[in-house]
Amino acid sequence: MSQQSPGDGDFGAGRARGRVVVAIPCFNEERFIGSVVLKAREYADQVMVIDDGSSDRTAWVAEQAGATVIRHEFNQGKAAAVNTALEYARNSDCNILVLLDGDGQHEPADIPSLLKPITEGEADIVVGSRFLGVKSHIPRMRALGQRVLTFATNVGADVKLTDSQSGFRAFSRKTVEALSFGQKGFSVESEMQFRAKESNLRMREVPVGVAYYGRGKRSPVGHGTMVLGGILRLISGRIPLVFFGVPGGALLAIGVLQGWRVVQGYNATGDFYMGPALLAVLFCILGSLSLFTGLILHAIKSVIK
Ligand SMILES: Nc1nc2c(ncn2[C@@H]2O[C@H](COP(=O)(O)OP(=O)(O)O)[C@@H](O)[C@H]2O)c(=O)[nH]1
Ligand SMILES: [Mg+2]
Repeated sequence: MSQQSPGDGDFGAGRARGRVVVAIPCFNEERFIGSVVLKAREYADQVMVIDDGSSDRTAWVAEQAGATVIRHEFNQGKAAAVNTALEYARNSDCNILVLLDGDGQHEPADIPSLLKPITEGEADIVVGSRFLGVKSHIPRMRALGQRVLTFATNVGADVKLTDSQSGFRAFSRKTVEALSFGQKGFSVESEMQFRAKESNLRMREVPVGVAYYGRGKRSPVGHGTMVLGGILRLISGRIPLVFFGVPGGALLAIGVLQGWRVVQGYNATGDFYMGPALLAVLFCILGSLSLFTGLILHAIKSVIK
């Protein structure tokens, strides 16, 4: 391992860049965390593990491997762990914060390419993309899910990425000072993409590899649905008129059309069809509610802008 004095590390990215801290949010990762920490130490001045209430020996293994460990007493979700890492970085002399998964899926040797756009002054957030000019061997269902989540995030966010869900990221000092996250759970990656522009943070992607060992701990469908729920909440906050107003308007139009047909049928035949009439009323009510929700949220947003 090359010897670096803290703060002037080169770490292969070509230029001194102040202190680099790698933070690894973890939940029950005793199997992989030791080797991840050891490898990451080669590219950072400090490696931190945020142990989010693990019930296994994640914290102990991480410490043995040379990481600084911060423990949450109970499991609070990834966003809370990312917030802890950001807070630690803010209160220290960290210049670049790198986030890395603790399950061995990311290759710490990719860290220098994430640092480079920041040290060269080209970006504030660098995302390690699994889909940018690299052929990643990702199980098909997972790759599909990741693409759907990226598509949904790109619909609502101003910044467009090829991999919105990658947990492998680097943040400049400016980002560390600007961001902390409100969302619980696993939409934190998408939330960054939503908030980058308003915080005036430039996002860039660089290609990274990813490895899959056996089955993941969580079901891709259950986990993906939770993330999608978070992304839809973000979109509804960002563009309420499109999110609620457009479907509301469409439902209202269908309801009115349906009602018109019922009335016409009654005029022509004298028969009144209760089922279609109730359906028309239901569509009109739901459509109006959604339309007004969109209008009201849009108005509130304009006022507090
Ligand atoms: N802080 C925290 N980290 C978690 C939690 N669940 C998973 N992680 C970590 O987040 C990273 C990515 O999780 P993983 O389950 O591999 O997600 P996937 O690779 O996107 O399927 C790993 O380092 C996990 O240990 C949690 O509840 N809290
Ligand atoms: Mg993983």
